[in-house]
Amino acid sequence: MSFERGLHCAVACRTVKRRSWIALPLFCLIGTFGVVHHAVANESLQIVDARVPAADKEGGDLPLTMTIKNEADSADVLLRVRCPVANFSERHIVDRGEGAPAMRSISNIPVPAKTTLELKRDGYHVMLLQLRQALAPGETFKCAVVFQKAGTIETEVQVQK
Ligand SMILES: [Cu+2]
Repeated sequence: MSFERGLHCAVACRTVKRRSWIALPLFCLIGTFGVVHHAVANESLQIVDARVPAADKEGGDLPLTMTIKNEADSADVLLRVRCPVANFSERHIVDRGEGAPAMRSISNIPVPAKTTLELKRDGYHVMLLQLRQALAPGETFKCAVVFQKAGTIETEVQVQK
């Protein structure tokens, strides 16, 4: 993450044509350190086992599941998820009434303090909408998961059979 950011900065430093050779590198240095500091702050909240089922064509929707470990003393909230393989994403919950279980869109997913929360198809999960590509088993892609307190956490998602 910080390496990527550094790379961006290095490119930016080279392409910007102006005389202030000190100002931009200094800005980049601060930017890189900012990311490192951010990563340290995120250690109390971790994402593991992020996965989606395979998809043989683009255009469809897929449930994205993961395990969120919140070791912090305070509750957090999953606000949104951005994945390059889908145009949109929603937070979903599954309602069980008298009829068949049905998914419903919700504004966010609560993550209680000191809890491991398992997102799954028949409970809280993230729905990727309008897939931009087919996804074969074994492939991986990265998504940014945004929390209210922990900030943005990038996680690798595994495509399953
Ligand atoms: Cu759903």
